[in-house]
Amino acid sequence: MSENIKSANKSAEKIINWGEARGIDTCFERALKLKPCPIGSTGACCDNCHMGPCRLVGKNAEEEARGVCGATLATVASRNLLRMIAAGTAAHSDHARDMAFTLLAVAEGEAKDFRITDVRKLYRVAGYLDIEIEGRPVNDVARDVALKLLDDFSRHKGEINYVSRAPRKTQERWRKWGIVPRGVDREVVEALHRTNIGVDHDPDHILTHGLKTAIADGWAGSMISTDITDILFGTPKPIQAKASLGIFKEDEVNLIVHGHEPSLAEIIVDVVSEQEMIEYAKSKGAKGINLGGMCCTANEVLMRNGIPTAGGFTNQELGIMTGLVDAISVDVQCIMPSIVELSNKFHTKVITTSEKAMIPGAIHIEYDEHRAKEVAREIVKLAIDNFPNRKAEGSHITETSPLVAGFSHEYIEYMQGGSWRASFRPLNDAIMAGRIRGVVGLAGCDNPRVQATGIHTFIASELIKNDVLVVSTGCGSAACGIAGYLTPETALEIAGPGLSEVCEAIGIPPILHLGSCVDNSRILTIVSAMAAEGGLSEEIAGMPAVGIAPEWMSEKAVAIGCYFAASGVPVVFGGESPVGASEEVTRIMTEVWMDRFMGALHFEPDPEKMLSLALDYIDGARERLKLRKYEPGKFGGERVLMDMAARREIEKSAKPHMGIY
Ligand code: SF4
Ligand code: MSK
Repeated sequence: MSENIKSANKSAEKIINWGEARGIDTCFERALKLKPCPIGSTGACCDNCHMGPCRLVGKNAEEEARGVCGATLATVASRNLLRMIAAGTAAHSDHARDMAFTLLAVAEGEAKDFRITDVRKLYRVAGYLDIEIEGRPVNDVARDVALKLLDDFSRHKGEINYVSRAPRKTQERWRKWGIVPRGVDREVVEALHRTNIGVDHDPDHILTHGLKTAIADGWAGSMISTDITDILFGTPKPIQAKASLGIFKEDEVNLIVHGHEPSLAEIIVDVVSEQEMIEYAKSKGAKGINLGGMCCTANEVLMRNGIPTAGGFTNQELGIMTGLVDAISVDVQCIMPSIVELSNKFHTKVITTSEKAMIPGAIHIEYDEHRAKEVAREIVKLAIDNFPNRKAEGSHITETSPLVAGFSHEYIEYMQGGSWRASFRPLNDAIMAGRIRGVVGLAGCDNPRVQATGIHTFIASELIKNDVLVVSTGCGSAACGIAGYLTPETALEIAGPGLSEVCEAIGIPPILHLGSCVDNSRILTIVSAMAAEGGLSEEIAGMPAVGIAPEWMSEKAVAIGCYFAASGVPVVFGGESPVGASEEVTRIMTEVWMDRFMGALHFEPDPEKMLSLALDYIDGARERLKLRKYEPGKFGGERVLMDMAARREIEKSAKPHMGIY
């Protein structure tokens, strides 16, 4: 990777250079000008009280440095990490809470613009929650589902509902170490309480609560959000679309939906096809209305409606710099406030829509699910009215990449056997035979502090070359899509022989786009289903599976990494460790978590080392499971001999949980 290239995406790089030549600042220049604080970035700074901030630095900081209150470096670093996990969990889960309230409003007939699209998924979720469905009106079931899931946020005692969806052995590990969450809000509040001055000072104890909080994110907040979004808007299935900053059209009104929440965006998808709106756009000189997405709201409407994506986090300013965006409607999370100032240099209108998120200088049109269409029409009209104000100025891009997205876990199950024989058997068999070496969840943000999207695409291409099936989410998916890796044809050219054979047989790309950041919960469901299917590990721990977030930047990514680690998946993050100052905290996240949960959280800035760490974990898991030794192109290669006891173990583990995921 060339050092002076800021984005691996050629269109992005072209716009960055165009802006630089005109003195237009983006996150790329700001990242160069603003070096990270070397103390805070490694977790050695505490500002939890006003006796500080205390910087725990020096030669023997781990042993000798103390804050004014006497806190050690390990205490400070672990508290910092717990606060990141809590913030990430809060973000995903507050999004999920709003989804649950929307489902409740729909069930009670108060949100007339929505309907329950996927009744089958509603019944499946009702099944997880022991809610009766026989002979009951759909809306009654939906109300009970919404109320029961809302309990997961406010419960003080007991266990979150979806713990039962994890393999039994995974649950046992969690109970043994006391990390089954009670309720999302309780764990997040307790995280803030524990990290307050003078409360919890034991790094291991602090980080154990970090895992409990993270499980509340993955197995409650995020999973609830995924389920309800599927119920309301449909469970995704493969769909073709386009990706890149070239999706904007010169002769149409271009409107972007950006952020994370799908509800308003889904209604905007409907409204832009209304004849009245199209006629209105024509009356302003446009040929039509072109809707595009950005970040995870993009992933939501891409997965279900094929709306094209302009890319991930680092593309948001660049989209405006095309000069073609008439309006950008933002909800919550990962929205750079800089887009408002930047939009003043062009003609773009920035519209904030969440009651939780405003940006000075933006137009605020507040979303309310009770009058969703009215709000959506106001936003679309505003974009149309702004079309005649376009200036010639802008860095226009025309190239786009085709992609296939929409791989829900339900579809992955279906594609392996059709309606009647849907299962994870073929995937497990392919892993056992060595055709597929293992599975990697490639997630997380793109980041201007590295060559944006370049590490994602490097890791993704190397993994598939090595016969590793990649399931991707969030901005990592956008990076792969723009690079052209999300088509069966393009990616099969670079996939290894075993993976290529499997993908060709099923007709899928070797990188499966699973959705948005909250849809990392789909990966938990997939690995649980693989455990239930039998022949590999009977719990999530020990699977030849790894999580990688090569360019992460958001606290949400830390929460995701920790719920994977707690569930038994080793995780490799790119970049320097946010707690790297403390060897003790690093040891807990790697060795201690590996002993207890067979998961770990590593931080590794070197992409080659990230890759080899992941492959080592996969090969180590294969060896422990006594699977065929992976050798490229040799699927019937040397088989690791198994004794009778090992065989019996595998047979015993076959399908212990079928039908519950
Ligand atoms: Fe310093 Fe302790 Fe206050 Fe943190 S809590 S700022 S280490 S005095
Ligand atoms: S949007 S959290 S930059 S993946 Fe989900 Fe992308 Fe990271 Fe936001």
